Amino acid sequence: MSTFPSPSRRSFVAAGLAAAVWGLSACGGDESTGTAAAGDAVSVGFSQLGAESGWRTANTESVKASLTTAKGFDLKFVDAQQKQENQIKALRDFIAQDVDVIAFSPVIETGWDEVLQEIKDAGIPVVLVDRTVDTSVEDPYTTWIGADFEQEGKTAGEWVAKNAPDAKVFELQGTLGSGAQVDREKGFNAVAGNQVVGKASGNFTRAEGKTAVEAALQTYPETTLIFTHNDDMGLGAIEAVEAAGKTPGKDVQIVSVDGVRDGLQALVDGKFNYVVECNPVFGTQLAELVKKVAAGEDVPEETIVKDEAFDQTTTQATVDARAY
Ligand code: GZL
Repeated sequence: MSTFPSPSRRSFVAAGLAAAVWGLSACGGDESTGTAAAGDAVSVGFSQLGAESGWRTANTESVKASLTTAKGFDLKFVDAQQKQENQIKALRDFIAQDVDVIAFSPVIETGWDEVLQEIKDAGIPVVLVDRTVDTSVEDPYTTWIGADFEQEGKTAGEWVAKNAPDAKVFELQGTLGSGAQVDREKGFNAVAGNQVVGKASGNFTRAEGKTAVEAALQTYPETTLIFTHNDDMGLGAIEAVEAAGKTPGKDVQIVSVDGVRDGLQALVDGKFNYVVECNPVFGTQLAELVKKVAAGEDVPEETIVKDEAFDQTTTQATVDARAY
């Protein structure tokens, strides 16, 4: 099994050979390979993993705003409600519809070998979006666009090690086995793992994050800081901490990832202490990649979406101006 993209591989490598193959078949359009003739709308099957968080909602809005009919796309968008079986069904439907390009954000890293091979056998190029895959299929996709999850975890860990070196940390993890969970855990624990007293998953949702933290405060009463893999679970954590009669941001500090408006509002309100951004608004870049892949043009093997970080000096004006 190989994880794609491999965390160490951050080069922008043009997929020359793949482009050469697509170039030959894309010029006049070729039904058998699903490539689009110049001038036709590019048909794109997009399997979105769900609507579990503010981040995902913003990402979906960005994708739909960029892959429009007016911009030359025929977008077939399917929401999987965070169920892998729904994504696999959608991917197979896209094969049956012989779309020009398939794009998807895999809910977890594994379990895609069969359908990725079917897509490859159908000659339909894949653009991997946001999450990563761990598969034995050779060259499973043409290009990937997303954030550096391991760096996000590392940035959060560095803040904790520097600003709360004696904190007892509970790690509130995203969907277990998802690329975001695996790599944020890896990055954080590389720099602050010695401070972690316990871990549990809140599946990237506010409700499950609250439930996980209610249990954690019973199991690990010494907890003084929560590192949450996304803002939504962190907002649930705030509710649990307050229900326990403690003050979030003070008795129990909270370090989060995403940087959606509600997360930055919690920062301004003093209930979050630090937020590492994971920017979901990359629909324009995705649209450009999809057009190039459909036309058989060179594309970078991966595109890393820029992130920044926010501390409690963040102003209300910054929050109000937030695009998502
Ligand atoms: C990160 C994305 C994660 C977000 C969560 O790129 O996959 O999934 O951090 C979302 O909010 O659920």
